[in-house]
Amino acid sequence: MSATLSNDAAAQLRALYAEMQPRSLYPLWEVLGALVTPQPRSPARPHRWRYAEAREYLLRAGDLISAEQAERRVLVMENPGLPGSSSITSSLYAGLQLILPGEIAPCHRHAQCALRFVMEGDGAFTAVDGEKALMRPFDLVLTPGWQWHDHGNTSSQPMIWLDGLDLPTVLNFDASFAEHLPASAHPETVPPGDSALRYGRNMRPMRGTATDRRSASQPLFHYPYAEWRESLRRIARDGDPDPHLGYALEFTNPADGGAVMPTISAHVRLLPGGFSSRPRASTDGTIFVVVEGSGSARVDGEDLELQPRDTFVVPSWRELVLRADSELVLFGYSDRTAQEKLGLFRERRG
Ligand code: GTQ
Repeated sequence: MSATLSNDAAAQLRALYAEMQPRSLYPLWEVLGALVTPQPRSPARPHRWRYAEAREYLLRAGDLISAEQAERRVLVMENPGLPGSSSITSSLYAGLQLILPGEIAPCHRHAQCALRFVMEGDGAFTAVDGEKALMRPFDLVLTPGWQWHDHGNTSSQPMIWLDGLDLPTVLNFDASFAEHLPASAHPETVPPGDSALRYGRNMRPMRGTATDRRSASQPLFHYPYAEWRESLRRIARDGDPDPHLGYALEFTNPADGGAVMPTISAHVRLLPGGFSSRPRASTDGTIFVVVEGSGSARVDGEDLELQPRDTFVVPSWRELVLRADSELVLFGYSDRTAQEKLGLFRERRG
């Protein structure tokens, strides 16, 4: 409230507030400035999680609680500016999940959309509606909303991946539903790789045939590192990088050419050694994983030094400058697609 009031009016207003409060009525003019800000003012903070540190704690948890007991054995990467929220940005969640050899994380489904980005290990699986994706380092695997999913590790090494979910978004809408399958694993419905054959080659099963099995809205759920890395490598060989993003490719849903899931966009980018990005800010707070290389992320003038497998977060509307000391490859996800659908997304390129 900016206008100045007489002492008398101010005292009468305070009396009015006190009378209204028991009836759950409040004066907008006291809070309007905080509700309708001229620009985003995210309480989230820029932050980096060192992979080696988090991994130690995760393996210690692995000695103490099984994946089955925990249902999901995950360390939440909570934004230090959002304490108690289990959120890494105001709309998204990130965690590091461990599955040890022989373990199963039991089958469930929920309204929330999830992605997995593999940090280490080779050959554990996520099964989505009974189709296994065999996971290798830096593969992207999706579990779109309301699809059954279980995870298992039949390999001989621990498997760790980053979970990215829209938990805070779904909580915000009060729209969470979840169910457990009575069995811990979904029966195998088709061999691994089946959906990639049917939907991953710019083709799809003829409509109305029994082979059109997967969800029509998002039929693909495995985006292997070997494929996306090769694309980045080849496009970086000739042509110039985008001055703000480097060489950048977004993962898409073949059903509509849009983002991978309704609430989450995901992309990868490559910055050549010695490259410094032009400053850029966007309304989609973004979570990044360092896949290869080293460098730094300067967020509103604060430097985060980057090593392989580190995770870092750049909140909404903070200015980001990326510097690649050696060829830097990043994976990133955000709520950009949700904001675009709502007419909210903006970016500023400096
Ligand atoms: O694998 O389904 O990190 O439901 C958090 C919630 C993972 C999962 C998380 C979940 C999952």
